[in-house]
Amino acid sequence: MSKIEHVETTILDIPTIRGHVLSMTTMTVQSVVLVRIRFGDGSEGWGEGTAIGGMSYGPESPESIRLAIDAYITPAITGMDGDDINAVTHRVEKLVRGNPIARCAVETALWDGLGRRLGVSVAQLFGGPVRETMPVAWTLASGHSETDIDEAREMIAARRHNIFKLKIGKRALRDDLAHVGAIKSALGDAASIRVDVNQAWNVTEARHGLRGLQEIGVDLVEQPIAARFHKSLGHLSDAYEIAVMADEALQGPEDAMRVAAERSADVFAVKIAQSGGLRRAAEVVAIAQSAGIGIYGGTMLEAGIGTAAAVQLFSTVERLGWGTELFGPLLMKDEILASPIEYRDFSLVRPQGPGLGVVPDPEKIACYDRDARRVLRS
Ligand code: MUC
Ligand code: MG
Repeated sequence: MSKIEHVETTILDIPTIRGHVLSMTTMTVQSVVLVRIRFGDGSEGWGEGTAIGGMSYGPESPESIRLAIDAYITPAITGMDGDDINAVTHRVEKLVRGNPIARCAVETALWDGLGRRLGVSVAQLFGGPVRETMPVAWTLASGHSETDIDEAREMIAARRHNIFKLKIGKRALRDDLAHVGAIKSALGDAASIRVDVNQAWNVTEARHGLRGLQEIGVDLVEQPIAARFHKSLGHLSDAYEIAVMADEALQGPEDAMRVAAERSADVFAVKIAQSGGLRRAAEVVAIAQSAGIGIYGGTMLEAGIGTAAAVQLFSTVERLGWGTELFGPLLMKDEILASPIEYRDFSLVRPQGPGLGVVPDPEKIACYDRDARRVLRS
């Protein structure tokens, strides 16, 4: 028995290395909710819940994640046995509807705690890793074609990334296609180019958009239309050869089942946070694999803890055909882990050691802690 004694949440505000321009907002800071669970036997576990661009990407924000945990999840699970992760998550699922990022943050801390107590990695708890490295994409989103091209060339030369995701949907379709075309012709076959529209197009724009992207030689288009338009997404993937990926449409296995049954997408962006935790993300993976749908290891641009959790899970996935985009820590100006996740040879390396294989650096937490900074300023 490892009683859940104390659950602590902290919001960190970490500046990004440059403005990250998405169809809905431009990020200059990433706000990360860290969860630390202390157990009765003296062990602890860490989790992370991170949203994108405040509330512009989805219904959860850093503040709502923290509130859901502090006001609802913590009182519901305090005193329960942290070794019984299924019992704890079922209780949370019953008492807290929605809020998948908050639920994921807490569940991650439970897996980390259990792994540390048993002396095994979270990957081991999910059946064991089948790979120690995995391909990792980078997102080009400076807002300027020339800057993006320079950035991509630097990444290729440093052998850090050769898969690039371009964030489009903010500008007029014609301008976006010119932007993507410029990047593709500058990089040629040295890179795989994919785009993410973050739901910005209507169905007519999407038809023109997919035709244009396909002609340019883009490999994949992510969530071109609103998440709720499953059928139209399916028509788009039937009408063009370019791979169509569902992202915002997937909030866990229930959505995955529907998208798979309707064959609305060729690829799933599987996100541990959006799925509502590692266990539910593993179920999304299982649905995709049994339906012959491709898998991409997606991110909510988490810092090191959330990224390590996703890496542990994706290391257990048999067919990870589209690689991952687990580059979140590299988008932030500072690293919060005591020893950073390693990126090399266009891949990232699964952190070794028990649990998530990573631990946060207490000095970095103190440095970016929103509340501590507020106290300092007043
Ligand atoms: C998204 O919509 O996929 C992932 C990479 C990135 O730059 O933004 C995220 C969110
Ligand atoms: Mg996306």
